[in-house]
Amino acid sequence: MKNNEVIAAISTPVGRGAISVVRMSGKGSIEIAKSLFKNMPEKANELKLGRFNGENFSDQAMCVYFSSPRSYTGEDMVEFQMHGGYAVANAALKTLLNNGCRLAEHGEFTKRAYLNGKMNLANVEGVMDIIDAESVTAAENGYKMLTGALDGKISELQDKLTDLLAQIEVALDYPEEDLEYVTKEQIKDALSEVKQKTQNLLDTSSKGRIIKNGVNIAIVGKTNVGKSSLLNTLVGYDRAIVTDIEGTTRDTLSESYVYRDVKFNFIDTAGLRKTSDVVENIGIERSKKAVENADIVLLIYDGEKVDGEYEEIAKNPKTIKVFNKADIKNHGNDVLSVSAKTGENVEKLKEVIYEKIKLGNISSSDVMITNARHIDCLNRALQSLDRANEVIDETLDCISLEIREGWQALGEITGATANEEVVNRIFEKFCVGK
Ligand SMILES: Nc1nc2c(ncn2[C@@H]2O[C@H](COP(=O)(O)OP(=O)(O)OP(=O)(O)O)[C@@H](O)[C@H]2O)c(=O)[nH]1
Ligand SMILES: [Mg+2]
Repeated sequence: MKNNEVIAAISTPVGRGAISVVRMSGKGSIEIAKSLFKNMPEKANELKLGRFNGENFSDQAMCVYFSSPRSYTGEDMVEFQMHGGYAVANAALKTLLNNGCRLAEHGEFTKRAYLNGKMNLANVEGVMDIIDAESVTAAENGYKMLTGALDGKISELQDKLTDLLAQIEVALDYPEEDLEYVTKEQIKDALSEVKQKTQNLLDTSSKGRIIKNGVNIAIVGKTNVGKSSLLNTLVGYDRAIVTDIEGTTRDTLSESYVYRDVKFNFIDTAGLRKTSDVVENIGIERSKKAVENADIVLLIYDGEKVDGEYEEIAKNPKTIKVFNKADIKNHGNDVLSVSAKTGENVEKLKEVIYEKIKLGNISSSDVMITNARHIDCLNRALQSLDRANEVIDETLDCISLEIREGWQALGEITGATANEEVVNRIFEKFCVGK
C-alpha cells in the first residue's frame, strides 16, 4: 500500500538561495498540483510560470509535470520551482502534505525508480556518488555508474557463467550419453577468463577509492619540525595551532584540499616522542594509527637526524621525506626541501604527492569500482569461482553449485539478486527529496 501513496519533499538544500524545488511522485500527484497551481502546464515535460496557492500564502512559481512511466520514478511526478529560502518551500510542502501527500523517506524517489525498473542498484549508487562527489572525476565516475557502464561489465561476466552453467546442465541431464558436453578444460578456461575480468574490475578499486574519498596523507615527524605549519600552508589557512612549544599538537587533526581534482586529506599528527603526558601519549598512539591507515606519509625533518620509530617510517614505500624550514636551513640539493613559513616548494610537494599516487589518466573511459559493497560482491564472486576450480575433479553438481554462487554474488551489484535488507541499507544513505 505504502508505495501507492503520493510522496512529497523539498529536493533542494534548505536555506537561503535563489530557488527551491519541491516535488511529488505517485498516482494522483498531477491532480493535487492542478488543485493548487494556477496555470498548470497543458502537457507533460513543459515548464510553466504560474501561481502556487498555498494554505496561507501564494507565490509565483514554475511547474512541470511528468507522466508515468516517463519520469525519474516511473510514476506521475510534479516539480515546483519555488522562490528560495526557508519559508516558501516549507509552506508549499506543508500544503502538499495537507492535500493528500505524505513526506518522502530518505531516497524514496530513487527507491521508487528502482522498484519500477527505471534503475538498478549500481545505477542508484551512481546517483549517490554524483551527489556526494567532491571532485569532477568522482562525479564523472558516478555518471558512468548511473548510465550503466558497470552493469554492462557485470552482465558480461554473468552471461559467461550462465553459458557455462547451461553446458554443465546439459551434461548433467544426459549423463548416460557418451558424448562429453563440456570438458573439465573448458570449464577451467571459462572460469579463469571470468576470474581475470573480475580481478581487473577489483584492481580499479584502489584508484576508485582515492577518486571517491581522496588520498589520506599523514604528516609525521618529531615535535617542532613544523608539521602543523606545513598543514596550514598546504591547505592555505591556519587550521592547526602552531607554537614553538614541543608537543603542541596532541590529537590528530585533518583537513582536505583538492589538488588537480584529487582530494588530499591531510592528517596532522602529534610528534612521536617519549613523554609522561597522558594526553600526549594518546595522541602519539593516534599518530601511529594514522601512519598505518595513510596512503602516503609525509615524514618531516628539520635537519636533525631521526631515529627510533622514524627509521621504520622512513623505509616505508609510502613515505615521502620532506625537509622543512628551508628558509633558515640549507638541506642541500638532494632532498625535497620546503618552507612552511615562506611557502617555498610547497606546490612542488603537492605535485610530488600527486605523482606518487600514480593515478595516471584518471579520466579514462573505464568505470572504476568505488563502492565497498561492490568490492565485497566481487571478492565473494572470486572466492566462489576459486572454489569451483578446487572441486573441478569432483562431480559437475559440485562445480555448478559454486559457479551459481559466484553468479549470485555478481548479481548483487546490479541488484538482480540482492535481498531487501541490502536494498534498504542503500536507500537509507540518501537525502530526503532524492
Ligand atoms: N623558520 C621557519 N620556522 C618554521 C617553519 N615551519 C615551522 N616553523 C616554526 O617551528 C615551530 C614549530 O612549528 P609547528 O608547526 O608547531 O611544529 P609541529 O611539528 O607541528 O610541532 P608539534 O605539534 O609540537 O609536534 C614554530 O615556532 C613554527 O613557527 C619554517 O618553514 N620555517
Ligand atoms: Mg603540531
